[in-house]
Amino acid sequence: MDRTFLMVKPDGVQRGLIGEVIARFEAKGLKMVAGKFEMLPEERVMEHYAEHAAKPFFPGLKSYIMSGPCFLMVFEGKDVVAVTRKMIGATNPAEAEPGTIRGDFAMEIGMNVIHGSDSYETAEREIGIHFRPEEIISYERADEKYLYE
Ligand code: DAT
Ligand code: MG
Repeated sequence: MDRTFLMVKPDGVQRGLIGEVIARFEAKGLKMVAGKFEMLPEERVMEHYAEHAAKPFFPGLKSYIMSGPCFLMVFEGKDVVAVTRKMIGATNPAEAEPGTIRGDFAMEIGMNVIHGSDSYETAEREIGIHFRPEEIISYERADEKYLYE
């Protein structure tokens, strides 16, 4: 089954949005197969955001992402990367559609509540950075026969 890496960022945690974010993915029919609450260590932030390390916004991004605990997750489901990116909305919350997480819950690009992998290649890489294989649990959700034809 397709997998992605999702993370409620420090603003989402501080604003009490962990449950709201998880509820949206759960209600959609996506399955959480791993989850943990932690402060991201600097090495993992550097690895996770390697593609942005040279950009002018990186110092701000790094201090924001390390400013408080995050909630890290792996979700499974059909087309999970495309589905979750759509549910998350545009990177800049000012441009994100209503009904999306960023469109409904955030104001500015520097604090946009949630991270989601943008491809299966990225997802595999990010899952590998943040989770050990034994932290990911495969199981059947009771409602799967009413979610998939
Ligand atoms: P996304 O999180 O939608 O995948 P991204 O990978 O391009 O977006 O950027 C990662 C994060 O970096 C993004 O969630 C917020 C921050 N960011 C991106 N572009 C930025 C910019 N121009 N100014 C400030 N922060 C930015
Ligand atoms: Mg990205």
